[in-house]
Amino acid sequence: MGIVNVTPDSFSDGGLYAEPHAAVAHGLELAAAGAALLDVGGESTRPGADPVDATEELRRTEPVVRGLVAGAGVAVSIDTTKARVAAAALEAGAAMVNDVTGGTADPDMLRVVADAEAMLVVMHMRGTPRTMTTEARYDDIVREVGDELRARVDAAVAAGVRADAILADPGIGFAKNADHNLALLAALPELSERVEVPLLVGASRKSFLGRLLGDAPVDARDEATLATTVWSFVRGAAVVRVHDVAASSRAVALLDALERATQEGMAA
Ligand code: PMM
Repeated sequence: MGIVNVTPDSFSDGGLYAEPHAAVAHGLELAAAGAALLDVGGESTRPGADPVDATEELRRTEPVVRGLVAGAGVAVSIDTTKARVAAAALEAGAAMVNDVTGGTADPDMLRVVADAEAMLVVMHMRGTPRTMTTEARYDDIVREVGDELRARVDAAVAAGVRADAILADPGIGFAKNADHNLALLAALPELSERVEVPLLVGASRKSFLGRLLGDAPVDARDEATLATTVWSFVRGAAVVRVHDVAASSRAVALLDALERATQEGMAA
């Protein structure tokens, strides 16, 4: 999943693709580089970010969703917590809604996804981007995140979203400190068993990677991101959400070749 942020203030690429034509061009590049999904977002979720109203979010995202649906040849996802924005993107041809609140921020969200028979990503977070850094307290992070995600999956299914159209995401960096993020990445197979739907992992360029590398700035985190891509796929994730699609997709080509060689080795 390639990230297309149409925002002035996202932590890694804020302002780079704030104009629709630049965002569409960027999305087309990511598709050409191997993305199977493009995730269009119009509101930054970085810690402390200011909320954006639905009208502004729609203004930012709708033309980009339309442009990518028309030209990218891959499925388009809308990264939003607002049912109105999700509905407009689905109407414009998006196939998936990626909600960082797991459908909890807007009471209409799950119904909108169900009515459109769209795919849904439920991400784990506590609090809001403004408050989440104070909510990073867990006794057993893997069990708690797993149970809370499972509850979000159940709520989505109860609202009419098809179980086989749902992905769950541990929400790396959302109400989690660096140790929590590492614990979740280390426990992907256990998490997968707990939530019983395919996992999506979004670790791309996040601050815990910078911290592990001795305060590396955002533009020096792509190798570490790639390590999380390889790790996540080897540990059973179905999708990774990344900024640098070209590197991830080259690594995935090699992982696929190694997987085939492993199968053939077992068959011989
Ligand atoms: N991270 C960001 C935004 N949306 N959605 C999902 N499902 N998972 C994530 O980890 C995630 C997300 C953080 O902001 P960015 O768009 O600048 O990477």
